[in-house]
Amino acid sequence: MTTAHEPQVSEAQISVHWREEDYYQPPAKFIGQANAADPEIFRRFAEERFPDCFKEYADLLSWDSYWHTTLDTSNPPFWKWFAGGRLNACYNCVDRHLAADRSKAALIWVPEPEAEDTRTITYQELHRQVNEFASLLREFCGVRPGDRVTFHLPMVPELPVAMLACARLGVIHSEVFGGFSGTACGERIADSGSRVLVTMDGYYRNGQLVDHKTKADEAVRTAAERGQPVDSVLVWRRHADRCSSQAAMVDGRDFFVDELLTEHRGAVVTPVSMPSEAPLFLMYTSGTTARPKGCQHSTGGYLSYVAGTSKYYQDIHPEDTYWCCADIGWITGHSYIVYGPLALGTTSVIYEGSPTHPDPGRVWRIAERLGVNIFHTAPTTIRMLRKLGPDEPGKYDYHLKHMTTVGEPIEPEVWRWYHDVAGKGEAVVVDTWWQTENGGFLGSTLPALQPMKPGSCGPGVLGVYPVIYDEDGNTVEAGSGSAGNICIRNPWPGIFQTIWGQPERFRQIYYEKYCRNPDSTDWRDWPYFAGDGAVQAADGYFRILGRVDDVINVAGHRLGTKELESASLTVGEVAEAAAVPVVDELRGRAVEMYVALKPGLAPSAETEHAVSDAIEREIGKIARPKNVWIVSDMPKTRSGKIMRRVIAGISNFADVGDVSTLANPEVVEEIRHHIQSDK
Ligand code: 6R9
Repeated sequence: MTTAHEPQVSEAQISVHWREEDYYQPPAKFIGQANAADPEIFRRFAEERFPDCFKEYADLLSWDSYWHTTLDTSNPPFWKWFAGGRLNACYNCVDRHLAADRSKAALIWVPEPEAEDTRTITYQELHRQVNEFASLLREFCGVRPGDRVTFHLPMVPELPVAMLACARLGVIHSEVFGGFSGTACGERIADSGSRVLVTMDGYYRNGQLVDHKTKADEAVRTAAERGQPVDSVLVWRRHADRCSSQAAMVDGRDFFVDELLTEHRGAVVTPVSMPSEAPLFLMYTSGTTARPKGCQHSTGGYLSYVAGTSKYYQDIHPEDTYWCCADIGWITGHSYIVYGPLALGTTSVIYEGSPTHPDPGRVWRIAERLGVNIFHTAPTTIRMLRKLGPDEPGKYDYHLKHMTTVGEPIEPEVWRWYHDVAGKGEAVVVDTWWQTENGGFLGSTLPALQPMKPGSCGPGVLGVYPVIYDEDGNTVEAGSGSAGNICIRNPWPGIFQTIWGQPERFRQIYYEKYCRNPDSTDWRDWPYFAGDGAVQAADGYFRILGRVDDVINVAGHRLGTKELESASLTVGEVAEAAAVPVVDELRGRAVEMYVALKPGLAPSAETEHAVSDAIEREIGKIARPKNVWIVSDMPKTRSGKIMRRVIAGISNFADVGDVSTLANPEVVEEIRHHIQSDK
């Protein structure tokens, strides 16, 4: 039941083209207080000062021993930043703030239901919780530096506590987004070789109780099927009276964290001094095969990079109340809810639930109540807030100095609502382009020094040199109006180290395409291929068009077409499946599935539902397709490859190009008729 593919049908190809917009200048009040307000900073980060310019970021951290080599390029493309240095990430995010800021809020947690009390966790309290959990992990689970521990946790403070506890021990954490299914979690447990899973009994979302622990059972089963036993499942208990976990605990395998913690009250664990290049965490993302990629991030390079970009691009000052309204289960949450803000000793808000439940004023109410002054979210959320509560911001008394958008291209009119209405015209907006693989921002405006341009992320960030190449590796000049593949010419400290357990795949996906000389140890010969299409305007600003590979970005979440298709093929009736991106008003892109049934089977609504259910079961709710279309046959080349480019064209009411060379051109009209009369 394998499906051959015509590889290219990319988001970038179905991208909506919009007009270049006028510039917006940062407010004087913002410039007056900005961390980077002197253009001299561009000189400090000038290309001839690479890689030493990044010492400035590393110097934001406390090192146990200083590095001897800023960038070790001896084994490309496996770059080593700050080689020879040693540090502990947890110490940098917690302990070192105690002397001056013991009673300051490190985390403020706003739970769902909103009626539950907001919880403030001071640096002192965070230190206590992290030490106790680290002690439990070390003594009870027996984990050691370099071991992996998987979390499947929702948006609760126990997640940063668990992350920092692992970091304290030199243990590599791997958080699987809470909304992912147990099966998806189990695959990631197996891939990372984790023996410990940390989860929670349940949580509320949109007013519904999610019985989360049941997913852990499925995850452990899936991991076991793939040869990875899980010895301990640690269950944080939150809704003991309302969840079934009490009954479903497996003797000798499942443990309630609160019961175990009684043994570790007041424990103090010395932070383990780790080499700069020691892996800090894995973050899985979708790729072009069904096997997810465990992006391995380093300790010293990563933490330096998120601290530096948080300081200059998020303009975080210690006294700010900073709210990144993303999920910690994604890279944005790791870098810009937990590690970046805490490394700088600021207050980071975490909220649970959805931005528009119980009403579309929730976000602005939280901003007012907590005095948030930096706000960070994704275009999908902005579109939703704009649609459901266009006038809500005016009803609340909050004042932002800085706003971020991340994760997808943002349409200029949505950008303007964000700036004018949500930000009340008082804040700078930075549109930050980057990826799970990158650790931190790659393209953005430096807010006090570079004007904003709706719909464009801006130029490369300090010390990062993007370039657009055509398929043959020729540079596409700025202002030419042509699109191409955006690449980064140089390594930067936040770059991931490898794909966990798949170094060859790492080299092949990200570097092979444009590598100039595989024997060279000069970084100039190894441009990083990001997998996005982009155009660069004459002013140097980049506009990102979307993925050029087999990945669909739905509401900022990356879904691999292969994963979607494999999930569809688990339905007995399905013979062939193709996933294509379609433009969606709220989520940017959505998935449409096309399936052909086995001979003799008639299409039915049940089969359509079965495909959606299979995708939800294998991947998670966020992956549910917008439509499942059962077609009599797929358009195919003469060699039998499914032409997804043609299908995507039909789905998006676009030109499908020349189909005369297909093996079955008549099927194109048939599908078009079927789909377009139903849409
Ligand atoms: C941080 C994050 C990465 C993909 C990336 C690109 C898209 C991210 C964007 C953007 C346009 C932006 N993307 N930021 N597109 N403008 N500001 O989102 O990581 O989940 O790995 O997604 O998201 O297509 O390649 P990740």
